[in-house]
Amino acid sequence: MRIRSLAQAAVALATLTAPLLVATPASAASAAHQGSLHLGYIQYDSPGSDGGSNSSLNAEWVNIHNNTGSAIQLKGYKLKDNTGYTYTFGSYRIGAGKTVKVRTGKGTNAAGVRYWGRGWYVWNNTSDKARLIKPNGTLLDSCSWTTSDDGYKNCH
Ligand SMILES: [Ca+2]
Repeated sequence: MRIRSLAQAAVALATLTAPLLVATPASAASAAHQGSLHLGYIQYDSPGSDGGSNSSLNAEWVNIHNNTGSAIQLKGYKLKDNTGYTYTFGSYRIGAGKTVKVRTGKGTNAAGVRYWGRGWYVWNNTSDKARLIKPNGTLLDSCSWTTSDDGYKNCH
């Protein structure tokens, strides 16, 4: 573009800086989760066709990240979808800076992974909303997706 006026120069500058400005909300969103227990990546659409095998169910999962400086006992914390299906944590201590993955199907709980134990998928592929709820019922975090997302969602 040939710059012929000051106004045009201003427009050109705005165009160049626009991508930087667009990046701001994303950083603000992650900053909001500093020092909190929150939803992380969610693989709501199990890869491949939804045939219902246990391995396919377990390829559907939600990560919860402890971004605080202390370990947190998750006993009584809940994960809930739009339909009302609810997973309630048993005793599990999530360390500072650690992630725990809640898989939909059946399996043996281990460090970093919990199994919901369901016989069918819980997270809708088209649109749904995950909620992380404290034992006293307080909504701690929520994250939703639509068909414009691509099978997984980074909830930060
Ligand atoms: Ca799904």
